[in-house]
Amino acid sequence: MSVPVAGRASADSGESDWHAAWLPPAAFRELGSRPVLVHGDGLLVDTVLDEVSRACARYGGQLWHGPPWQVDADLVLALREAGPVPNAAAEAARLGATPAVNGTGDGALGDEGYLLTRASGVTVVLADAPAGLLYGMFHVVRLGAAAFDDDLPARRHRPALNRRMLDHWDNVAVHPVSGQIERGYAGGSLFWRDGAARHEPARLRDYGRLLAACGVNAICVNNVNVHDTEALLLTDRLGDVADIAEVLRPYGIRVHLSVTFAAPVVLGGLPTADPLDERVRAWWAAATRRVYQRIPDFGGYLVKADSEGQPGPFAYGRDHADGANLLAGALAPHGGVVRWRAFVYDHRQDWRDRSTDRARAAHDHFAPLDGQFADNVIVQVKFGPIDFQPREPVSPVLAAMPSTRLAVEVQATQEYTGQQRHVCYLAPWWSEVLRFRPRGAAGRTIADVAGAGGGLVAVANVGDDPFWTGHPLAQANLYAFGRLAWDPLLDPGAILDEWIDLTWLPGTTGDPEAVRRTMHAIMDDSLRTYERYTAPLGVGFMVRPGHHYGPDVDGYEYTQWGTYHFADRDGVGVDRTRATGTGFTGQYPPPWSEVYESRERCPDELLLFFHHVPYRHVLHSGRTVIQHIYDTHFAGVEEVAAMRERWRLLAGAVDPAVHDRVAERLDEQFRSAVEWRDQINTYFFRKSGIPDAHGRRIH
Ligand code: GCW
Repeated sequence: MSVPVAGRASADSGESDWHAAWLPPAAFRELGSRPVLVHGDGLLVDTVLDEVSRACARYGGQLWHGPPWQVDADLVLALREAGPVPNAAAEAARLGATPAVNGTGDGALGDEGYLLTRASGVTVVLADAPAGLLYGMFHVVRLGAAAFDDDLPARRHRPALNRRMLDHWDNVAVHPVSGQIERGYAGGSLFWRDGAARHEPARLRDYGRLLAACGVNAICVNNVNVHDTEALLLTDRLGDVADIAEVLRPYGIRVHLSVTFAAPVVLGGLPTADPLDERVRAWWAAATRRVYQRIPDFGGYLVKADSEGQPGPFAYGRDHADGANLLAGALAPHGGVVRWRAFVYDHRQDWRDRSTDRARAAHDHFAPLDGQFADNVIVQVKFGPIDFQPREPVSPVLAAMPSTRLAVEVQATQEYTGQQRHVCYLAPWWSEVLRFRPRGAAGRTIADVAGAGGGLVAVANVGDDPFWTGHPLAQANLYAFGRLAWDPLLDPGAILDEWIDLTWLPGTTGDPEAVRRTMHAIMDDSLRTYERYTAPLGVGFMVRPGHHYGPDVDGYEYTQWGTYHFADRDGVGVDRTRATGTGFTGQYPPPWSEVYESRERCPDELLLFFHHVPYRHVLHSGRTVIQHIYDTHFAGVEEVAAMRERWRLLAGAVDPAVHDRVAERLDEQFRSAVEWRDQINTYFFRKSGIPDAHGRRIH
């Protein structure tokens, strides 16, 4: 069967050369075919008006804005403070008379919240601030026809996390090693090209719209590794940042900047960047004042200091609190925050030195500083102690700094999860991390920690690729990130359904139910499939050095980066116990300090992260470690073969351009999975000399 191509981004012109991602025009059909009333004013209300009027023009609905009205609306979107609305049911809700609104509490909706209800045949979205109205409108779009069901429950919606941010690792100038985007797998940057700003507001606006629709409200526009050209964004090139902020502001997105700690020296000509030097303080205060003159709602700075060669306070004998508080002082008068990354470790390690453990580093550096950071400092912590691996324990830093605002950082860009050539739906992993309770069943979750502090951050996975994320299915990670940051308790499968509904619409998709089934079958468990054919049992890495794609079991084993597996003829894994190893397990509070310390209690999937064990060690699963390695690697490849076959059957049911792109990537995923399987299985077969119990072919 043949189907029309999924909607293009600039629906009206049809001329843009990028795909619509979620929210093609048809996603607005239900809303756009009704009488809609919008009440209130403000920049973000104008965005709502713009969205609704375009939808109504397309689908025959009608839009009213402000009195006088002659309307019997199906949908009312109103700011409560804007005054009475001409519909009895909506007005009753506005006055707080709607009965039994679940979770309304004191009725506060906050800066971004909204009340969604249905009364007397009218769907009503009420907000106290324009951003709430925008998010409420996107909720109505998400629900489609269900938004107009009479049994729609009345509910107040507020984000669990106030800060929901994407960090772009985009470079302004193409870097000789990391390129236009460090760890970017989706083409060029949306913001920068070859040393200059792109100034392409149409695509940027579409990006802002996609982000607002899933709940993201902050971005950082440049790489945390700040090179010479990028350093100038703070000063000479500030206008480029202001232009981006201008385009994204109508979608409620605040712009942040990565800055170099050495800025007073490299930009200001001072002899020092010592955080306790008065001249340095004055320089930062003046530079920051100029930023706010240009961008009044500027979010703040992001800093990678004393990490992987970036400058920091250590050069002056100061610590990270001194460094962060310096910038916090400059930002505080303007309401900005400094996001100070905890990704600090010795990247010049000697593999012969067993006492240094990269996993320990963030906690060693930061936990002692708890309570010393200014109020507007957010310490931004990678979710795991090493580096965005497909399996790691949750970072103990997240349990160790109760008096500090913490943000949790995840990686949407698939550096270690197949680089957007492999299908890898990351939401189940993020969800697991967010639900983890570092102090055991009675303690707070990681989502609570993020909610009380600096929120959730993902390294972005988008670029100027027509499908935004290179692999069209990787869009789901971007979407899911925003939704989990809004509500960390959402079910990843349900989020995937939302993304499917908003992306693969009936009318542009043949056999929507087959599409849905296939997407779930391919994506639900795809991260664990990836884990099965790559590094086993939490040991991590084993990727090719530098670009990190494909297998190289010993690629990092004798380097200075601190990511070792210590495989020999007898066993494999890193002893991080207190009893005989690096003592990393002692950075956890109970119960995990005990669970991880114990070889018997440690969860199978993390065994080699915490313990060095013989190949014949028996897992909880009943299999030996070596047999587990063989079995999972054979299974992982079979799963990829099945994914590929499932996708093949969708030919004709989805946009051919999308189908081809995904098919081509699945071919590469299959090739790569076979390569992983064979290298890992052969490596461990040769090391251990133990044959596969099932006699399968190992080279
Ligand atoms: O994962 C590592 C990446 C680096 C990155 C670094 C970081 C931006 O390999 O490319 O640098 O993490 O998070 O700072």
